[in-house]
Amino acid sequence: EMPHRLFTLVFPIDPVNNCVLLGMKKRGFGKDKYNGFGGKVEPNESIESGAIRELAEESGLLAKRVDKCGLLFFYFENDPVAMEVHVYLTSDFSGQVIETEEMAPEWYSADKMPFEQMWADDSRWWPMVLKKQKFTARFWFFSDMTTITREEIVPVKS
Ligand code: 6U4
Ligand code: NA
Ligand code: NA
Repeated sequence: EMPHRLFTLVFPIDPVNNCVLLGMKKRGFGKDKYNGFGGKVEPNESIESGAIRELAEESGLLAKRVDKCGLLFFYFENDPVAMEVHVYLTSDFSGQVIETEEMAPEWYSADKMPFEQMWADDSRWWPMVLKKQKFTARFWFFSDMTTITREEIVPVKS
C-alpha cells in the first residue's frame, strides 16, 4: 500500500432549489477549476472537523453537520503519495457565502454541473451523489494531472 495524505471535500446543498455551492479555486492545487470546499486534515483534528473548518475558511458557511457521501483515492503518476479525499454533503449550515483569497463561490444546479471546468473524475462519480448512493472510487491520473488512465467506482452500503 502506498502512503496516503488525508483531504476533505464538502459540497453545500440547497435542497429547496436543488443547487450546489462550488468554488472557483483562485490559487494552489486545482487553480482555475470549480471544486468543492476542503483541504488537508490537520494532525490534531478529526476528518469531519477538518471538513467543517475548511468549508468555513473557504466559503464563510458554518456547517452544523456534514454527511459522508463518498471516498476518493487519487494516484498521480509521478507522486508516491496518494490523496485520500473524504467527500461530504451538507444542507445544515448558517452564515453568508463570501469570496475568499482561495475561492470564488457560485451556486450551480445539481444536475447542471460545470464538469468541463472541474477535475476530470467529478463527472464520473457525481451521478452517484445524485442517486444518493455512497461510493468508494479510485482514479489514476497521467503525469499531466488531467488524463485519467484507470478508474474504479464501487457503490458501498450506507
Ligand atoms: P493550503 O496549503 O492551505 O492552500 P489546503 O486548503 O489544506 O491547502 P488543498 O486546497 O490543496 O488543501 O486541498 C486540495 C482540495 O482539492 C481538497 O479539497 C480535495 C480537492 N481535490 C483534489 N483532487 C481532486 C480531484 N481530482 N477531484 C476533486 N477534488 C479534488 O473533485
Ligand atoms: Na483548500
Ligand atoms: Na485551506
